[in-house]
Amino acid sequence: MCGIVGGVAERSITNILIEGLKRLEYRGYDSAGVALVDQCQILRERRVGKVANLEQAVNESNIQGSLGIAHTRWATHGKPTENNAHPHISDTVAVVHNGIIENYQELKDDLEALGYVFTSQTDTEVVAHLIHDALKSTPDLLKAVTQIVPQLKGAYALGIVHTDHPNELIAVREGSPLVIGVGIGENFISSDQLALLPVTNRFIYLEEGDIVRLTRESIEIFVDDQLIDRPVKELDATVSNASKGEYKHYMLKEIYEQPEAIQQTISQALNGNALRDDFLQHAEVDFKNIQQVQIIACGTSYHAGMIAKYWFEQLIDLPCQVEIASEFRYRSPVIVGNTLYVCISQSGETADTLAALRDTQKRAKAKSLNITTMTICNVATSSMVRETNHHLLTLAGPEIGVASTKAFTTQLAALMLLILKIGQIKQTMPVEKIAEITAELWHIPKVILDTLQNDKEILRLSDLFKEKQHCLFLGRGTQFPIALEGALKLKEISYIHAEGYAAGELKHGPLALVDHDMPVVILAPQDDMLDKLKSNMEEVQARGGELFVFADENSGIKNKDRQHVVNVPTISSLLAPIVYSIPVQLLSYHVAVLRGTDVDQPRNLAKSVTVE
Ligand code: HGA
Repeated sequence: MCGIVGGVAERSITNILIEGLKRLEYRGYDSAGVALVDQCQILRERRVGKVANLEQAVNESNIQGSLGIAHTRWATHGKPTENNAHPHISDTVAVVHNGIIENYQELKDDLEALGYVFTSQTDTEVVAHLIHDALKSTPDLLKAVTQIVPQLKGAYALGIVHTDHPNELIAVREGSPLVIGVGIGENFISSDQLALLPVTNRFIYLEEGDIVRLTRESIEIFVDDQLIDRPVKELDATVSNASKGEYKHYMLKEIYEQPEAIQQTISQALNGNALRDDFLQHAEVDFKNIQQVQIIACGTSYHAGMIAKYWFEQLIDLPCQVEIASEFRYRSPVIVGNTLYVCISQSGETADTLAALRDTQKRAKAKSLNITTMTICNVATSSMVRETNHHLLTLAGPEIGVASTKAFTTQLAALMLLILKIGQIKQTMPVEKIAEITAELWHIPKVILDTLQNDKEILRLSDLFKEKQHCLFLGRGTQFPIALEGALKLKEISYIHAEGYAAGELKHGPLALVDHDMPVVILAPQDDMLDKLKSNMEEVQARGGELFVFADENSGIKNKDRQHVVNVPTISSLLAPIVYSIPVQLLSYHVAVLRGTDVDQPRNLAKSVTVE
């Protein structure tokens, strides 16, 4: 997964940039590059593969400069080649970019009409040319960048340098992380503070929409052209890769990391709006033969599996069962040949899931049945990865908070990628449908980002939960597992008793619980069942219940007495469960903080459940 490092100093920063890239290697990447400005020239080296390859090239060419940008790339648009590696140059301008420019094709067409020649297949190159073009009407680099940013759709962090501005580094944050490292007579940027720890422990955490001009002596941050102040935070020298950074808790940090985490997870499988040829290539023969799917998981991962069941059956007509591992392993399940057994686990070490996997393999062997096993998890070196035929990693980065957040939403993204792959191989999903869903997947990080804008509103509503003893979550279709997940989150970190129900089950029991005191949380995306869900809301209100509704902005559901509505950006009903995970996570988080619990390490719970 890609990373940015950049700096402006008195001394040469070549080695600082290379060291910074090495410290970002844990994120995963396919190529790396660096550009330095020296005597009105851009000196650039790029290499496919490891940062060590780049380092060797830089040592050989001995490029030096006191202003520069560097990058590790995980290709999203265009193959991992040297030409596609960043930085990208337009004559006098060099750019590094994390993220995706969704409208790059139309920008590219316009720029080509103006005579710009593209040397890469990336979406990023348009940014370099756009800035170059804007500089024809102003000599001010910051102004040129500010002028072109509104044209860019998508999620991005940018680092920009220019040959005629040897003491100026411009940075932009919109949907991909970026932090400023504050030095003495020198300043830096990076997508992760970890990269800059050798040069500083003082950081400014940028916010969405920030545009920054760094010089050796100054840091100016602009929002809507207005200069603003952001605090400088000092980090403990012992800070590690898994630091909380600017956040009060790991859980909150991890909630906010979801746009990036999902982008990384889908980037490994997608090239533009198609699946990469090498994505799960070795599984193709096995996938061709499978007749059904059995998902085995625990806790939050089980909820991800429940959603995947809807997707498998609806999208590619493949029967899918989901079961809690601790039940599956002890109930003598019938193992059926030509079945794909999918284990889902954040750590890849969850004891019950691992035991269920081993048991399944033993039973299949005893009966000489041909089955395929697969792991979806966040740890490449885990036991499950080693012991299954195939695996698909969620590239969420370390998840420290016990309550799973980014591991869950990246599991959902990974499961959708798996379904696309199986649909492609078994020819049960048309190419156009694959393209439609991949386009939607690329859009998800931005929608999550917009959904996170509701944080303050959810904090305000959380106050109404803090004295409660019980809570009900309701949803239909793929929102039913989100209701279960919301209830699980709330109970595990706030210790409020919570239940998740399929809204259609309301009359079959839980309606008896509804009274003045019990909040009822409703998940209401724009889908075929919205009207039925609205009837369920009426049933709750008629019994004096108080509703907290996370609703599609076009659902027509409005605030009224004892009905509090948080608008969620419109998203296809297919991918809505990924997006609706965000408000339930934020709600649980804020309620727990207000109740003063140990959010990251709730009582009695552990992160990686390696015991039964
Ligand atoms: N879209 C750019 C940057 C890739 C990225 O952010 N990867 O995680 C590219 O494909 O070069």
